[in-house]
Amino acid sequence: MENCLFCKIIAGDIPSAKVYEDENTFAFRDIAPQAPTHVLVVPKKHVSSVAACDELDDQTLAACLKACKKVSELEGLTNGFRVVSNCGEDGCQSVPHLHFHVLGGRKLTDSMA
Ligand code: DGP
Repeated sequence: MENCLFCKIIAGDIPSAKVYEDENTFAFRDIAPQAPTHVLVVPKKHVSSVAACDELDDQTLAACLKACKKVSELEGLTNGFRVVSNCGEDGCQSVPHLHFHVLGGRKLTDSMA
């Protein structure tokens, strides 16, 4: 999608530190990491957020979660990790392309909100 930051990253028009890629997903390091591992998993097809996930085919949606698991393995997060997807204004989403934060590498805080 034109003018979407993450679409430009997926296309390689904006550089990123790629961690994983498959047919349906792309994963790269967050520019402002909040944990030793902080990777963003995105579907290659543009949808704005979880609120629009019914615009994605089920295979791609499932591929996003499987990519999160793959990233956890590649990053050696054997002691656990967290997957977060911020949605909309109250969810503090800042980039309107569906993405899953994969966070780990240390004991994370109890707080979810
Ligand atoms: P969210 O606030 O949930 O929409 O998360 C968006 C994340 O995207 C945020 O943690 C910072 C990250 N981010 C923003 N711009 C860039 C960028 O140009 N490159 C990379 N790698 N990450 C970015």
